[in-house]
Amino acid sequence: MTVASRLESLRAHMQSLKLDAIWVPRADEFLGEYVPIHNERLAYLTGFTGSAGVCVVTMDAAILFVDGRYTLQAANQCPEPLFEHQHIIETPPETFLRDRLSENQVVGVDARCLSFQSFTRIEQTLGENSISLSAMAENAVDLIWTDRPVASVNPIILLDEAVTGASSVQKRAAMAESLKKANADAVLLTQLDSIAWTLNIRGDDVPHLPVLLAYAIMTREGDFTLFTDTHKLVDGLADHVGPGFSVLPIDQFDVYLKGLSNTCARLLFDPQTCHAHSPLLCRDQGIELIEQSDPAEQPKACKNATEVAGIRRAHVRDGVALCRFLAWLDGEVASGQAHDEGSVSDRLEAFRRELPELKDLSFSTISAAGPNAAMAHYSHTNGVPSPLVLNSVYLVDSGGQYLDGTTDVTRTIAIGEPSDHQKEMFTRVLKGHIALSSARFPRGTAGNQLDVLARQFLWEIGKDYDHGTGHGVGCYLSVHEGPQRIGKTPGPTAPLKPGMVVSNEPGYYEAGAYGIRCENLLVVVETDTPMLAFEPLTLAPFDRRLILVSLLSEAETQWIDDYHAQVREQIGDELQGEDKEWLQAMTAPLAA
Ligand SMILES: [Mn+2]
Repeated sequence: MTVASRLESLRAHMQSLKLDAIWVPRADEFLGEYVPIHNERLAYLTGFTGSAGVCVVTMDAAILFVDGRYTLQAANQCPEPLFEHQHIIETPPETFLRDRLSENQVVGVDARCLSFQSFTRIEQTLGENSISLSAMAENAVDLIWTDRPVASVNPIILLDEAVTGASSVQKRAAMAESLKKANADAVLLTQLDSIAWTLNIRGDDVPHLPVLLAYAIMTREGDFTLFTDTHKLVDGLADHVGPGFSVLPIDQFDVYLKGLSNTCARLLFDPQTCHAHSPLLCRDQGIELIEQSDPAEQPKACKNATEVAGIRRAHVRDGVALCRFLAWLDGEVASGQAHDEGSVSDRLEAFRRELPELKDLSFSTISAAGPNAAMAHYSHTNGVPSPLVLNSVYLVDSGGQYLDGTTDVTRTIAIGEPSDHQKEMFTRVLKGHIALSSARFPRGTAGNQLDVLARQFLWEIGKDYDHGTGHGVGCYLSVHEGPQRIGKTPGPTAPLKPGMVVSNEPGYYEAGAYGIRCENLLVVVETDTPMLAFEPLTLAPFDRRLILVSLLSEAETQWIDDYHAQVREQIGDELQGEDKEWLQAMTAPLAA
């Protein structure tokens, strides 16, 4: 079937469902960053493979809405006149439809693939012109998708308490307390990482995110019902999770919710992360909805001592693989070997894959040479990988998923002899990284209060970077985890608490020329004063060939030397021969 005939089939369903438009988002019913292949509905319908976008299909048009990252890609993959194109920020699909459609017309959507919050907002905007938003009983794309790939049935992985540091019974008891405080009878959990964390299990259903596709209901007593494909169940699961645990097939979830009002009068859910379908269904049964953040979010974010120890082990391992790669890359450049973004990225992955503990990469590696590194979401797999050219900088942002932790690290590497300007900008970015890493702050401080520390040396000369400074990271879970973040966004953001893991990744980008980023993961720790502080988790040297020592204060030089000494201490013994010599040279004191 061609894309044109897919659109025609969808329109046939629109006609029989008496809809004037159908809204197809990229997200699936679990609303995660990564979508398993059998749920890539937007790509199936339109051919557009970007990570964010919406297609609105009317009887006479198909309008694709994407953000600035994907304007070119969308135009190439979805040519006119079959498609119209709109910028999703400048012209949101709901305002577009409000103005394009007429009164009393109806827009159909699968309410499983929109957050409750988005559904409410779209409904409101369309309502301004008396247009209604209708939740379709079935996903219209699924109805036309004849050769849809089957979902994975990989078995559930049971995580030992030696890794998690707390039993599911303990975690559920703590979450039950927050339900009681909110006077809720039960919570609806749809965040896949929350479900996996609560039960001390992992799965292999989503690329880069070790979770299983599931929904869950937990009562205020901590009793937990998991809805998933029962083919994934393994022996020992019930004992592993402990008392008060049951499993039902995921296709019985709606039936279960229809009977839920017998035992639940007040249901808590997170309107930002939960899809609209299930809470709406519950509201139709007379259940009162309580909108509150996911009760697993805070305890999941604050890693316990066992988890932090595991995350540190994962970083030692990951640091060894990264250093072997960096040593190899320097050797290849020195001997004049030709390489491109793809060949070096593959080599880095191969070094990580030599580790028996590696389960997956934690995201698709960003391997960017020269001007490509100035594009925030560059992927060498979207076109022809560019060659590494002499006398430039190369940026590599990558990470691994290990049973005991998740890593995410960016290093900017000198290829030959970069310009003095590039060295100055690298040094300014690094100074910001050091300032944030060295911060001491009182309890209650949120990431947006610290963000300026990382940007100050760029602001000083009228420069900045157009992305956040840091995001939370899970423990063998999502590489992007809330609620904490470090960024410019004003207003209340989540306070940084002991045990939270955040990235520290300031950068600098010159369009058409080059890009720089220095990223370590940090863990929030208590100090012997009332202040909190960060400790670096990532173990890999910063490229000393890019550092202008004259721009560093004595304290900054000391910070680098101390950090490099720590890298040497922790991973030096794991490296051999030339790799070890490379590490010694790269981590030698700057002052010397
Ligand atoms: Mn990151």
